[in-house]
Amino acid sequence: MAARPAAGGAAPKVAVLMGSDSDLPVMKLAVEGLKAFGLESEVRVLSAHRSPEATAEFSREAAGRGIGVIICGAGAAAHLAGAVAAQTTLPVIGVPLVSGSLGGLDALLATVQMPPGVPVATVAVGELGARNAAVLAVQILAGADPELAGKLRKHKAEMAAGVAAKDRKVREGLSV
Ligand code: RP5
Repeated sequence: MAARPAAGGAAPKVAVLMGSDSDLPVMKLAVEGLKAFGLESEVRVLSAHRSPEATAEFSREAAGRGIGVIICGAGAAAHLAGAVAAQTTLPVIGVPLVSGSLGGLDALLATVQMPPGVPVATVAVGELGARNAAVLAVQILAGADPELAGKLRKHKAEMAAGVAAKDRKVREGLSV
């Protein structure tokens, strides 16, 4: 399936995949994180186990359609990121999600423990990971995009200013 053109007409450079629609509330954070840097994404539900053929087809065709980074969120026996990485030379970011009774540890291990030669850049479990997946995707693309690199520098400066403001507030609170 062809990538849906973004608002500006350009095809999305990032794909955000998830194993089930039940993953959407968390994976939306990755989509929103990308939007904060001006990036639209191609969002798909694809499952390593339930729709393996569609997952493989998407993965094989992504680079040819202009996708530069693929973010994959999945819970439980979370093999989506690995299954995608097996079919593409694009960088793949894995977001382990909480599903079922093991609190995401199952998904973390399934996502991170890839064999040598087929890496998945695994971020934190759940919401933290979804947010960081977006920033990491931007960092990967920024290597060839000075405008994105500038947005990342601004992002870092804003974080530092936010911490400085909290530092002042805490110290002022302690001195009264
Ligand atoms: C995984 O199984 C999905 O990524 C999801 O986190 C989990 C449960 O899926 P559903 O049963 O909600 O479809 O493959």
